[in-house]
Amino acid sequence: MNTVVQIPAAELRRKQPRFQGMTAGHRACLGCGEALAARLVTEAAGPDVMIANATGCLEIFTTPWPESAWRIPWLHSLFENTGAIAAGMEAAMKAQHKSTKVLAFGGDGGTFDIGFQALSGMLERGHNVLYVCYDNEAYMNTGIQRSSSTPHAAMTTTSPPGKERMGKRHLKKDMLSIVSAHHIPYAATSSVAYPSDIRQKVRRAMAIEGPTFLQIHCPCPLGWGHEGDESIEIARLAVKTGLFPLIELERGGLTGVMPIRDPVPVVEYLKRQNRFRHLFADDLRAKQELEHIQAIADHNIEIYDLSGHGESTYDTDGMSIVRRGGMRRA
Ligand SMILES: Cc1ncc(C[n+]2csc(CCOP(=O)(O)OP(=O)(O)O)c2C)c(N)n1
Ligand code: SF4
Repeated sequence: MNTVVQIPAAELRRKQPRFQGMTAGHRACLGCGEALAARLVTEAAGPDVMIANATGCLEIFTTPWPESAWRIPWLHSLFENTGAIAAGMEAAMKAQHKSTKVLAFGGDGGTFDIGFQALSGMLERGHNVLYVCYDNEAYMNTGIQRSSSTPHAAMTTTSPPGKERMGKRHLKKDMLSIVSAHHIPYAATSSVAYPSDIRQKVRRAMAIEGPTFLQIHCPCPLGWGHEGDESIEIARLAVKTGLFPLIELERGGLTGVMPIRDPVPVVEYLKRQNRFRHLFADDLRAKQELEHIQAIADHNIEIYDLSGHGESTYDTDGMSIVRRGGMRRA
């Protein structure tokens, strides 16, 4: 018989985060990566913030009128203008001599595609805003259309596999490099599979005066085609294969990576998701696409030096302390 371990209430409270900007009771799907990521981001950012949130799943499932899951000032912006709205909010805070930090939230469709112009302007003008992109790799809220963040060969409703092509024809846009080319002080990627990495990067960005950017990989069980309870494992596989490297860039230069201890073959990640199902068909094109995707992962591992070196204090197994130069410390 299993013994139930009782944790004293006081200890439990100590272990609980002190502040939750987004509460339970929202209407996200079971296992939604965005819901978890937004909770972690707002926990780490603390109460003295306000948010401009682009249209998309996060905006919709947290604010079914007349209810709201937010405990912080929150504004629904359009797809197109989230960067501009956040810049205006920041200017208003500055004019009132307030230190409240402005956060901007958008999905990959709202960030990589439709809101990109306003985001670029906000970064270029140097507004003191932390922009968080919840990257679930498609326009999920309107029924899974491909975005420029959708990975190569993935199936969406607008990139169906067939005679002409094996899912999405184009590559995932390298948003972090584009954002960093604005010479901003800090830009990073993170993943819901690594909550402490998200918290650490949010705190780092919050401490910087100026524009900062965080792209968080967020599985979407509905759009990716997996069970809700698999989200974290699948997000972790994206990092451990090298397909979604966790990196930090300061003023355009690479300053931190989370090393991968033992890279996992990409098929282990792809085979868990229905959006890549066609790549496992008995078809020469499928085999070639699998090789192509493995080459993308290998390229990431090489260019970001992900196998054993890096500034992160832990690797993808969360085990050892690894410093640039490859020295492992117990
Ligand atoms: C200019 C404009 N085009 C299209 C829409 C319709 N629309 C609402 S939500 C959405 C999908 C959002 O995708 P994304 O930004 O990736 O966020 P997700 O829902 O995946 O979190 C779309 C296309 C809109 N609201 N405004
Ligand atoms: S469709 Fe995807 S992103 Fe939207 S709430 Fe459901 S799991 Fe989350």
